[in-house]
Amino acid sequence: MLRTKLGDFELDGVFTNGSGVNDDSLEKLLQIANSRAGFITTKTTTFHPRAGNPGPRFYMIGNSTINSMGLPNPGYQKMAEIVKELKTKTKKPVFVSMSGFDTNEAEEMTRVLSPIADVLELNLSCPNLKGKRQIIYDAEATEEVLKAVKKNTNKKIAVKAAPFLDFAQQEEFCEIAKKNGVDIIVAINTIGNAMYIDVDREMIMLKSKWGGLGGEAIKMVGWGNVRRYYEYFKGSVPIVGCGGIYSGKDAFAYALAGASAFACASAIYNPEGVAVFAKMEKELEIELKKHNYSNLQDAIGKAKEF
Ligand code: RRO
Repeated sequence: MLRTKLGDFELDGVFTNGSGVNDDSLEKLLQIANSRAGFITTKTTTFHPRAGNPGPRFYMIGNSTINSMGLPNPGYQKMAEIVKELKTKTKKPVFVSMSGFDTNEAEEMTRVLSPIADVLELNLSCPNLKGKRQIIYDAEATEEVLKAVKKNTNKKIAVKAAPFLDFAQQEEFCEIAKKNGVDIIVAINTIGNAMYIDVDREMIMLKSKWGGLGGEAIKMVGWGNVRRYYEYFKGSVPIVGCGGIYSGKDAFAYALAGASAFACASAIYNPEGVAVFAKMEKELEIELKKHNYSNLQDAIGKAKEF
């Protein structure tokens, strides 16, 4: 059994579900609670309930995914009720993922969700909101949201970060995160602006045409982004690695890059479902032993350099 730490949180289990494409019901969150996940992450919630984009809106292609879900969720008030109920049934920390479309929404959602969340996770990186920029790619907007949230909570805050394909842009975000007291970084979200074309049918397979690419296809961008956070913050800001984690070996690579815990979104859509956490934990234990680490902590950030 593996344990880890994310700041003050001592976790029994090193995986979480990540803010997946549909972790928005009590039933689904309870499945995570009853698995070997060390903490639980809700589907990102918004001020108003949303049906999301029309389908088809999710595909698994090999070990990669594409989605254009469009943030379907029951809205923050219903999500608050779900999390309250969830917390009567589990002791695992709950990361409540939220996305306000303006500062007023962010402030109000923070006031309501903060008392019941262990960590407020700000999703600044949904790639599927038509006509809306991903907040994290806009430094001013990012700072504005962080200030609005910080002012209304005494809980730890995490940011779900988009993949940065430009290192200077990532470092600009790091500066803002440092200045505004971001406690945990979850990286990376899907890579937006992707498309899936079925050549035989000559067809764009998502109804919304573009979507977020996840899973195996983005793993190396995930490693690169995690490593840059690790180096920038010199290990002082814990990182949850996310993007293409299907095995203990994948998680081990994220640990070597600098991650202290691991979020899986795509992996739990395989037939084995949440049992994948126990399987990956065993594999990670084997991997750690094989490389002579007596615990996960000792492996974090240890990727050697040429
Ligand atoms: O619901 C979505 O379309 C979605 C979200 Br909120 C997100 O953060 N990442 C993603 O790939 N899809």
